[in-house]
Amino acid sequence: VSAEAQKRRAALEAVKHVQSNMTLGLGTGSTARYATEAVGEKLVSGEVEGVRAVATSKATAALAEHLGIPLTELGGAGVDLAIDGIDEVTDDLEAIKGLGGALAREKIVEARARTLILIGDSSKRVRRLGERAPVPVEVLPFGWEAAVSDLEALSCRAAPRCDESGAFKTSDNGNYLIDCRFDAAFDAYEVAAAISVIPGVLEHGLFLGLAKLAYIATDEGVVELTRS
Ligand code: A5P
Repeated sequence: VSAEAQKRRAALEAVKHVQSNMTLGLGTGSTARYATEAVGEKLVSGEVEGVRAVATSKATAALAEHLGIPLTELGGAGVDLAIDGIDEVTDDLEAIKGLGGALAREKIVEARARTLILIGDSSKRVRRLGERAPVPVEVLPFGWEAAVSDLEALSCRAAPRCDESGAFKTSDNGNYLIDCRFDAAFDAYEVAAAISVIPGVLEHGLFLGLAKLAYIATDEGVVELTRS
């Protein structure tokens, strides 16, 4: 089964949790896209009604609009259900997100979801965070080099994400994305707390203690991971 087919299967499993009149958080990336498309189909078919959604990126907002999913702001009440992809997830449902650059808006919405469901293909399941993916950190352009120095003091290799021409990539919020590679195992909660207090850091891609459920597709079927 191709990775794309796996992503779609995981997404379809998560979308079974969507009910009428829910406010949804729509994730960003190639896996979340399948979930957003499936939500659109459920609305068109009439299987659910009254659903509204908060998009976690400009790209997802454009997709939702195209599919006819009514968009709303993130109000004080948060969202009922958020569904999003991951870059890495452990069996304890700790995750790294943000290689698509949308980590700040994703964190803002998904930390306020009554239920967060993570979805991915089998390549996303890891034994420890940082095994394959860097921890992305969104920093304000002003004084960014000082933030990089502070990040490197946490025993990682930190570098701004660049496009093919070598220009710094920016988030939807106009900030830089610093990818932090940890060569050895690290305490994710300690690192998350340390990153959060670096001046100029807007948000980081460690999504800890947030997800209730993950659906990881394998060749044999979709594995459900739950928080113990
Ligand atoms: C977006 O910023 C990310 O958090 C994505 O959710 C994550 O990178 C997964 O993307 P794919 O589903 O495209 O791998």
